[in-house]
Amino acid sequence: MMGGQEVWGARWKNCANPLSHRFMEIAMEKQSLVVLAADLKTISSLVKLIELVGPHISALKTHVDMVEDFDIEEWEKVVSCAKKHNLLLFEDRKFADIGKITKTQMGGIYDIRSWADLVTAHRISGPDIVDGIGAGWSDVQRVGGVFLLAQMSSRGNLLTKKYTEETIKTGKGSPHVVGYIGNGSSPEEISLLRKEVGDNQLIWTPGVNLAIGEGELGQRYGNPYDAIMSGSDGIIVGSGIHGADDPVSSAKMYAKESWKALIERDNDG
Ligand code: 5BU
Repeated sequence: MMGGQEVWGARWKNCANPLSHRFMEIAMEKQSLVVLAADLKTISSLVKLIELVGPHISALKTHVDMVEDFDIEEWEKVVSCAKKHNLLLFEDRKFADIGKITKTQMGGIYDIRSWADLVTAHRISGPDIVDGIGAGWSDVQRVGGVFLLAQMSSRGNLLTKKYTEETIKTGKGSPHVVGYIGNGSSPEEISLLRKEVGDNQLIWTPGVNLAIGEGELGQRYGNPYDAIMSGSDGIIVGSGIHGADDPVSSAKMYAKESWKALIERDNDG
């Protein structure tokens, strides 16, 4: 059994946020760097999917506002099922408002602050958004982590190189920021992002599929193995798993590719 340092290299030593270590540990235990984008519209289908693929994934990414039968008490079924499978709960809310409003949006009917370990945020409104999110968790005596969108996978997005740099500057100075979202469809962009981020924070990448190319409505796909090789630490996979005829064997395949790349890559920068 390989140790954390051996598997994750410099990232294991340097990532200060405890949630990054939890992810790295879970990933080693499951030999999977898969973050499942569980883009389903009902609580029962979510629970069913988690029960199936839970052993082969390390975090569960949700879009809680697409769940048609959302109810905070029923939602507990998703949360407890995720916990049973030792998954980090990651709400891809893409917060973008001013800090004060974002803090309030951590509550509301979805009460994201009470169950999410991780959330995504845009840097567009200014650096204070991350403190707003942190304050949301403080209000319920919880601690969570933020992934800032440094790049996106969709075509024509407006996240320029300069924007990416500013985003990283904000993230580096914040105790709340666990890492960044990078463009999984482009190994070149991931490499650039990794160079700028260094080894102190994680990069997770959507826009990966074993069938690379164009996705629906402007989505772009790159190969999962290449994404990890270029410096991503987590592959965010949606339709590649939940849209497959056999989600379990598909999840296993993504897990295998991601783990193989992690073991093969030079992790010492
Ligand atoms: P897909 O089915 O694997 O294409 O799903 C991708 C998921 O990742 C989906 O939930 C998106 O909201 C999410 N995503 C993305 O695709 N691209 C991005 O740049 C960001 C998030 Br940020």
